[in-house]
Amino acid sequence: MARQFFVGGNFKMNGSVDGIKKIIGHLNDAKLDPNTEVVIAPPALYLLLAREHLKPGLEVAAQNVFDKPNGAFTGEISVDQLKDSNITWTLLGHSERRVVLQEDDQFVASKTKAALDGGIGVIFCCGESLEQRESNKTIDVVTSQLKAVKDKISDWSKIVIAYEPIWAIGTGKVASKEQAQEVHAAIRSWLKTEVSEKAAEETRIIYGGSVSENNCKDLSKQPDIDGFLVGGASLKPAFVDIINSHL
Ligand code: G2H
Repeated sequence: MARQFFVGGNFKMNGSVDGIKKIIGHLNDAKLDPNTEVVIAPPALYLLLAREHLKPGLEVAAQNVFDKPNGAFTGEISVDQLKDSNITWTLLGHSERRVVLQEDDQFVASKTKAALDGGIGVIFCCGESLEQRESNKTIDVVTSQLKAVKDKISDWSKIVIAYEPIWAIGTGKVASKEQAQEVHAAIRSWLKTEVSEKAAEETRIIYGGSVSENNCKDLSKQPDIDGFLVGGASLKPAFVDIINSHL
């Protein structure tokens, strides 16, 4: 079965009420590839606004979720609260959270389990630093981030894996199609040996890191690239071109 192309927009800590309404209005009016699954991830404060204005069929993701049920956890958002607000996806493990907020593999895996157990889809981010790439540790880093998840979950049907090399994030320095394809293929082969043939065949592996309207076409043609997680360009009209890159 062919994997459905998947494009996520990670707004990060950007946007305002007016700005987010404008981006959503543009998406609602655009002609989007009907075969591509589209999910946008605004900051938590604007999740409900996004869900209210975005047309049905396009989904909204949180940028993070906590691994405990409702209770005394100041500043956090629960899986139940996302579900209650019709937010069907969450990003987890983005390198900005791993690096800036010191989230380790275990914590990210625990949040992944909580989200999946509660029925929320997870866009699970993984990727290496420049130093790790230069010392040939890329595949080890990515597979150990994935192994922490594998140790906690068994059903991979609601995970999209986003490979995001840290050196390519927000730098304008996109991975070449060969570099990205090589890591995506290694992730798929890891899924085959460590999880199942089914998970290897069906799990979407998307690329993130300086994706733009200029580089998305070539990347989208790679056999193991099933879509994109887009940061900066998801705030611009060019996001529509990226959504439609697989046409
Ligand atoms: C990587 C990506 C989106 P950008 O973080 O997750 O951001 O496209 O700005 O590099």
